[in-house]
Amino acid sequence: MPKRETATRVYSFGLWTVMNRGADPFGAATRAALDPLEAISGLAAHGAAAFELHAEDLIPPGSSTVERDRLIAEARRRMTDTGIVCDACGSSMFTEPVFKDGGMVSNEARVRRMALARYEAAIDVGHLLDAPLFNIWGGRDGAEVDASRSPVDALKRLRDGFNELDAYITRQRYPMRLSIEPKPNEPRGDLYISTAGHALGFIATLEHPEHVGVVLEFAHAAMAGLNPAHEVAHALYAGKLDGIHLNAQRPLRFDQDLRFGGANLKDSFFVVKLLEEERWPGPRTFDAHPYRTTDEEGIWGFVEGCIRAYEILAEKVRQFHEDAEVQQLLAEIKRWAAPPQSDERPATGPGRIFAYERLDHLVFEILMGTR
Ligand code: XLS
Ligand code: MG
Repeated sequence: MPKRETATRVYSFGLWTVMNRGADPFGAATRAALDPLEAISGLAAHGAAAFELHAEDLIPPGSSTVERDRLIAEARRRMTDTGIVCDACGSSMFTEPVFKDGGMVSNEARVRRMALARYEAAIDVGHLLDAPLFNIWGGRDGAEVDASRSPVDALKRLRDGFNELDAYITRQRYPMRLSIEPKPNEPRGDLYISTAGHALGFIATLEHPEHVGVVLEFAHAAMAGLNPAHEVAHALYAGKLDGIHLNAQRPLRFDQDLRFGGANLKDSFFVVKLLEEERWPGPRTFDAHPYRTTDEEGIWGFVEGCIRAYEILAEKVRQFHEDAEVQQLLAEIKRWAAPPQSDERPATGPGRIFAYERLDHLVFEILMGTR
């Protein structure tokens, strides 16, 4: 397949994706930890032009300021040497026991304070790496015990927290946007901001909704049983798609974070089709984990596999646009969308013109490579 348009499309990976050690809730790590600086250089060497990180991926919690500055300087050196840029930063505070009942929504005021301080420190790190976006996936901002807290109070706490972080960014004069990454569940039984709709509705209640967007993840939409392309469409429609996390996820399972292309062929095609047709300018970011059975060397094959899957699907989108029969069917559909010239009533019985059956089959043939 010809390698087209790769120069204009930026591929990005979370540093945590290649640093993932293959642990799962039932089993310990199966591979050695990759050094974050090696992760930056390795990603650049294997086709990524950008990376995203949790500040803690680079700077272990508890590091001194001197150590923090050394690691940032070292990361910047790798960035200059390879040309890779940092497109978003966040915080992985969700891993830490103190935030077990949430960061911004915790019932303990002191913990909520700590969470904001932690986010602000991570925002500083993002700024020092020139990240234009601070993305918050509040992995612990949810509940198993609904008796413990009113969900309305949780949303008010989240509102106050986001307003405070936004004010911090403005005060510091950082050229940085904030974003929310929704997810329906995991690790909490239920997370408060679950889908694109939840995030968009919530953002509208903030002091400066114009400073805040969403990052949508394919698997999170799939976990909620939603159509990922429709989720992405809502954010695009609202002018609020600040990032996309691509991966794969089989239904009715735990958060699998499979390699992009590892499942959901048709849904993946329609997400790629939407991003390409809308000429969405942001990085195509992969947030997936190499299989637990993958060794250290296999990680780079995983990286190349994600990128290749996107390129192949983008090529399939191009083929869809250039297929004469597909275009003829689409033209027919369009004709019926034109304002009616007479008061003739739409026919309802058999023989109606919409050839969706054929159109859908043509998508299948294009994806199978039989056309
Ligand atoms: C987890 C999330 C997480 C965010 C970054 O499910 O996808 O990896 O993208 O904190
Ligand atoms: Mg994600």
